[in-house]
Parts: sequence; C-alpha cells; structure tokens
Amino acid sequence: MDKIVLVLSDIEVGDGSLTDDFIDDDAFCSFISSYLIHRYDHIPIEIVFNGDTFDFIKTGHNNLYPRYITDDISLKKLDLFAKAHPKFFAAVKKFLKKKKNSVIFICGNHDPDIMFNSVQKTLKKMLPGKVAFSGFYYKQGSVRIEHGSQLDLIFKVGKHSVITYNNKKILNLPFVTYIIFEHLMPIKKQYPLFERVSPKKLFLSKLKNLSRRFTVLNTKYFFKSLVKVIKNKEDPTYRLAGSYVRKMLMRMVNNHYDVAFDKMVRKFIKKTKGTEILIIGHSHKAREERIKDKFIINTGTWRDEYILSKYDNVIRAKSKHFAEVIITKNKIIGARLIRYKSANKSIDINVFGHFQ
Ligand SMILES: [Mn+2]
Repeated sequence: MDKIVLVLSDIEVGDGSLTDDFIDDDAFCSFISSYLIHRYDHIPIEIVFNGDTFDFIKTGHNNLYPRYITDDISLKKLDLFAKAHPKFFAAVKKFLKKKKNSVIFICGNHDPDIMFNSVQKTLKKMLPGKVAFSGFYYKQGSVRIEHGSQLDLIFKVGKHSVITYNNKKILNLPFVTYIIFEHLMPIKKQYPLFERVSPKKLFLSKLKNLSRRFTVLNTKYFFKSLVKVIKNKEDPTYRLAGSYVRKMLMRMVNNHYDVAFDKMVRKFIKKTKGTEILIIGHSHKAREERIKDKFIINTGTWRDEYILSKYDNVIRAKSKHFAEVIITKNKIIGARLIRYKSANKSIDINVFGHFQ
C-alpha cells in the first residue's frame, strides 16, 4: 500500500457559541487516533478536509456579521476557532507530527476565508508539517475531491474570491452568504437547534406556528433586501444574477432549505472525463452511489445533526462519516464510505414544544 487518503467534510468548527454546530471534538480525536496506530507506521496518510472545515459564516465578529470580510476579520475568527476547539487542533497537530502524513484543505462555502494568503499562513503556523491548500478541488489520479458548493448555483463562489473594494481586499461571497449574515443568523441565534434537523419540510409540518413565523420573516426580508439591492447597485456585494434571485425566492417562499443538488452531481460526474470516483460533501447527506462505471461518495457532515422520523416523533442523531481511498502503485484499489458512530443522543420533538 502506497498511500491512504481520508476525506472528511462539513465539520464546521466554530467559535464555541450557541451557533457553533460542531460539538463532537472527542469523536474527531478518536477518528484521528485510529490512524495513528502501529499498523500504519509506514504508510503515508493524507487527510483531505473537503470544505466547510471551519464555519466562518456563522461566526460573528464583535457580535456582528460584517458584510465586508477583510483578512483581519477572518484571522480573528480563526483565533476564536482555536480557542473554542483546542482538541481539534491538537489532534491534527499530532497527526502531522508523523512526517509521512499530510493535510490538504479544500475550500467550501463556509470557509472561503482560507483563500486569503494570511489565513493560509496562520493555519500553517498553527499546524506545523505538510499542509497544503488546493482551492476548490483536489485530484488524485482518477479520484476527484471537491466540496460540492461549486455545483450548487446559489452557493457558488465566483472566479475571483478576493476582490478590491474601497481600497480594501474583501471576500467576494455568493449572495446567499449575505442573506445568512443579515437574516438567518438572528433566527439561528433564537432557534439554534432548528437548522440541525432534517428533513426541514417534515419538521416544519409539525411546527406549524414556527413555519408561519418563518414565512412572514422571510417574505419581509425578501422585500427589504430587494430595495437594498437596487439602492446599492455600485456595491459588488449586492450584485446578483436574475436566475439566482428566482431560485432564492422559490427556496425562501417554499421554506425549502435542504440542499437539493444530487442531480447536479450526477450530471457533473458523467461529463467529467478522467474522473471515476467523485468525493463530495456539502449536502450533509452521507451516501454512496454507483452510476455505470463511476462512483460518487458523499461524506456527510461532522456537525451535530438530527433526522426526524416520519413514523415517530423522535429526532435521531446522525452518524459521522468519512471516505477512505487506498492507493497502491499509483492505482486506486479501493474507495469506501466509513461510518463513524457518534455519541450524540436522540431527542424528543417535544424539546421544540416552546416553539408552538
Ligand atoms: Mn457546504
């Protein structure tokens, strides 16, 4: 065996506040430890953090969500992550202490901040060893690893992720990120668990009053933001395409927040020559899918998330997953999705009773 590649996505390491959805540091540490045993002493292992590793979006800056993200702001958020999740950083450090091991960061829609040179430099200092940043995707022979948000129109980051505006270098974010900053974060602060439960449609059907409240809030926000878009025509952070507005409006009016992009992923792998295996994340739904001679692995999420059952009112904790790719003599000889049980407890829907 020449190399093992491990892929994890959507960990969303945050600032430790109510809106930080990553609470399973211990599961992550034990995952790392399982690859530090004697058996792997002579096998190079590469961990690919496939996007949304850090949650820069849902992390505030001095209790606010500034629209113009300079690298100063991103660095301060990174500092908050290190303070809130020392175990996470210590585990990666320990992994990298073995010279044969390496780490690669891919950009997702929650962590475009890693496109700033200063953020990359700081992360390299925090995690000494072989650390690289590969932009939006990473290729290893016939395996392509990418977060998935670039295939999702509303989360797609443009070609120029860092732009100059008012003499400052700022992140050029997809419009939905600004909606999260302005509109969804205040809601998330009020109902921190809501966003962690899926399917949203089923969940909202059981929480009728909350559903109505969201529709009112979303509609009000939509009209307010339309006025702002018109008023701020010259501002690059207010620029958006017509098709984008339509899609966003449909999602908000229908209270539809689940990312539906499996179709786009299938289309993408079919037309991408030289890619036999595509490893993605983003949708937070761990799954394997075979399409003729091609293979898609979605590595799910390491956030604290729950699934509401149709049959009883219990909200069950989701397991964590990762992909393991085995390479021998430059050939991929195996790729699989591995389930990593988390210690999260299930919850009764009545916990949300106060919403009614
Ligand atoms: Mn994502």
